[in-house]
Amino acid sequence: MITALNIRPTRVLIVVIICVVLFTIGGVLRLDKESRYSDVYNYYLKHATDQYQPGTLDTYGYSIEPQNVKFKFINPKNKRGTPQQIVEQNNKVYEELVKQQIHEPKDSDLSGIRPPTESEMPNYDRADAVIIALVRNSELTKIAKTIKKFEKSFNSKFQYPYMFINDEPFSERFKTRMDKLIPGPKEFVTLPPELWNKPDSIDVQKQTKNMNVFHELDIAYAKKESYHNMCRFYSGGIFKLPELQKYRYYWRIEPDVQFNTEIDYDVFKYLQTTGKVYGFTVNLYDIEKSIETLWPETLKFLNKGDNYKYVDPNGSFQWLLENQQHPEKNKVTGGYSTCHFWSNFEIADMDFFRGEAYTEWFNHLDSTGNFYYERWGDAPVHSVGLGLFAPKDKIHWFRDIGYFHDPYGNCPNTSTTKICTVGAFSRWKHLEDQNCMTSWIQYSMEDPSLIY
Ligand SMILES: Nc1nc2c(ncn2[C@@H]2O[C@H](COP(=O)(O)OP(=O)(O)O)[C@@H](O)[C@H]2O)c(=O)[nH]1
Ligand SMILES: *[C@@H]1O[C@H](CO)[C@@H](O)[C@H](O)[C@H]1NC(C)=O
Ligand SMILES: *[C@@H]1O[C@H](CO)[C@@H](O)[C@H](O)[C@H]1NC(C)=O
Ligand SMILES: [Mg+2]
Repeated sequence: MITALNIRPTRVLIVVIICVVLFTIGGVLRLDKESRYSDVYNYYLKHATDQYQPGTLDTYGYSIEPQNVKFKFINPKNKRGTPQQIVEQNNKVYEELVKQQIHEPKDSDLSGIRPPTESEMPNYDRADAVIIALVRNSELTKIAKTIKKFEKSFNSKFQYPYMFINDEPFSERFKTRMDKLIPGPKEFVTLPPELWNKPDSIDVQKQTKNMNVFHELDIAYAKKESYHNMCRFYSGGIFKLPELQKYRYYWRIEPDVQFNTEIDYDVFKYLQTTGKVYGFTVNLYDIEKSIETLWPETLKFLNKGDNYKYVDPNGSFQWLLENQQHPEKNKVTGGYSTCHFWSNFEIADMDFFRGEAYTEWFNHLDSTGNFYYERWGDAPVHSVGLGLFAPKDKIHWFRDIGYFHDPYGNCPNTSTTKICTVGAFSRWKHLEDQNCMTSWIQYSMEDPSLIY
């Protein structure tokens, strides 16, 4: 009190002036910072996000700024242990969850999307959807096996159309057999060469040299050009297929797979009403060498121009970056866990894959030629795209669909599960370490009790 009374007016004035100056400088700096980040702010305002703050790399594991897009694994669950211990911990979490009895999704009202009765069937108002299978004539027996199971489990109840796709014309034998198996509509499509064949820009010498290197490394299908064509086609070309333009959703099936549960609601309408863009059943690691530059090329793309804007702040980043179960993989891939949705089963909204983010990114990937110089699979490509450009709550694990493609599957505890062993990820114990599901469950999945 006494000292305050002693303050002379000139000192007060000086203090006030200093305050005003500091305040002004602070304001200018703040404005400067705001304008630096303004388009970032606008982007996130537009997307109504409440999470993003500049400089969140260490806290949240991502930084999304113009020409400064970075991701970092932050070990959100604070897990500790050797890779082997992590495998064991993760498998425990997975098995515990999958062995719990589950029913149907409860984040959507299924009563309006039940199978039509026989008399309603002719007028059933289907979603804008199709069942697709890329398949060779020589795989007739195997695709027939798939279709029998698929019809029993799902499609006889809804009769969605099929589209069979091939790089060669389908044989009469193939078509006749499908006619006998499938009561509903079907289409047989021969691919235009420009959607299947390798582009002229591929350096054949480099391709041959790399194929041999990959073959020496024992990478499956390394020397099979058609396999590379298939992966590139499923990664991007398929979304441009003229015959598919009339559809929005597809369910992809493959020769020789099993469906082990009864599906009694229209999964396409489920996706549509929930706004989800992708559904999967199996989630696993990949051969790191086959996608050595996929992640670095992706970061290169994201850091070009204003491409940062494509990244969804609610993406599945930690799942993409997990590095505890197979740290050796992240070292080869420059950070990508190699976790991916197994694309031999997918139920997808093509609007996502036809959208600007995915399309621009795919075009960049394609321009590298690495679908041929490496052996990029369509599964990791779809998955990295989804992990970056779709919010994680729009990606759905169809826990209730029993599915098996040798040697992995999804075998839930439902009242209709048949043949598979509940909770088993693989029919081989030694392949358990290939399971990525726990990363998904812990880092990306919605609260499981809300969905099933
Ligand atoms: N028409 C056609 N389909 C192919 C070709 N290569 C692979 N496919 C299909 O692409 C899908 C994936 O191939 P697949 O051999 O099952 O590969 P994997 O599951 O990775 O071992 C399957 O539906 C195959 O029928 C091909 O050269 N021509
Ligand atoms: C991101 O996810 C959180 C939690 O699920 C949610 O509250 C938020 O609204 C989401 N943001 C966007 C942009 O969807
Ligand atoms: C499936 O769930 C039921 C009910 O919770 C449980 O009793 C049963 O043991 C589970 N089955 C398996 C194989 O875990
Ligand atoms: Mg297959």
